[in-house]
Amino acid sequence: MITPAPRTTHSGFVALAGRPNVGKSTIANAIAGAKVAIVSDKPQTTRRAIRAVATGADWQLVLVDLPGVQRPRDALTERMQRRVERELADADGCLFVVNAEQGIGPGDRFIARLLRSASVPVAIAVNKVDRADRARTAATLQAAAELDVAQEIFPVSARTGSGMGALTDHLRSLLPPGPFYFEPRQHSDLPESVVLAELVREQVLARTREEVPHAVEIEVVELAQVREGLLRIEALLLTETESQKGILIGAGGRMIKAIGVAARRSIERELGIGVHLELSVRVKRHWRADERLLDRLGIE
Ligand SMILES: Nc1nc2c(ncn2[C@@H]2O[C@H](COP(=O)(O)OP(=O)(O)O)[C@@H](O)[C@H]2O)c(=O)[nH]1
Ligand SMILES: [Mg+2]
Repeated sequence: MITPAPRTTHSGFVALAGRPNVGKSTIANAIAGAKVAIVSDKPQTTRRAIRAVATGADWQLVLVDLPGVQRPRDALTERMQRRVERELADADGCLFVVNAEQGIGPGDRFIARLLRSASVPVAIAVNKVDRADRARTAATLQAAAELDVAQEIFPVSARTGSGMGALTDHLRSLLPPGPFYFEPRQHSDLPESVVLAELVREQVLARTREEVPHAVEIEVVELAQVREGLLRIEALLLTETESQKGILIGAGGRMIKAIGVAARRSIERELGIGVHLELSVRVKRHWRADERLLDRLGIE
């Protein structure tokens, strides 16, 4: 057999845009084939521009799951806003995600305007087609076309995988010739401590409501291999107030226990090894405005 000469590789960055909750993180995970970005039904929970990496024989696609765009309010949201602008300017393409079931609304039109002024090729994913009937999906596809921002529009379900192959193929076609930026088996650019903190945060998001999900941050303070196949993780759950701390601990410690059990299972599933997870809750009143802490937590 003749070994083929090495082909040129293609690589590049695709920024994910879209209203909160349309399924950007779920799409990034589906394309990367790993849980890179946490998924939540609470809006505005992505704090870091997470890069999800998918690699083929001669291509590497890096998806940037952007934090939600909102009016700058504090150091945290300001950092997120600046990050969005920078990532869009650097991207080779943009995947604009909309919701098939809800159709196109003012929020989508606002984003479409932003994207029209950024000079990157845009594709639209009309996601959650598993939740919409044929007529509803057709109407959203039509409305998406009328936004007049995208060259291509794909009906998909990140949950079932329907349509995801065609979408991934299209995104690959946007990639210019270029080197691999990540090891082929790497699915994300986040340091391990941040990935683990995010998996804990996902369980907090799943169990809290109103302002609490937004008031909590997780800091992994210790990460140690106890022995082959067993990792010990110690993490702090930071809240802004005593009452939020009380909610996280829960009556008789039930809430923190439930978060810990679920987070340990999810980390074990991702890493494929045993985990000993220790959580404690601490009030840190102004963590959202603490630039040094934001640095440490990987929020650029
Ligand atoms: N039914 C259905 N739900 C989805 C799909 N994609 C995402 N979701 C759900 O929609 C919610 C928001 O998803 P997420 O990826 O966090 O959205 P993001 O805020 O845009 O990143 C989560 O509860 C997901 O499980 C899909 O294709 N079908
Ligand atoms: Mg997200």
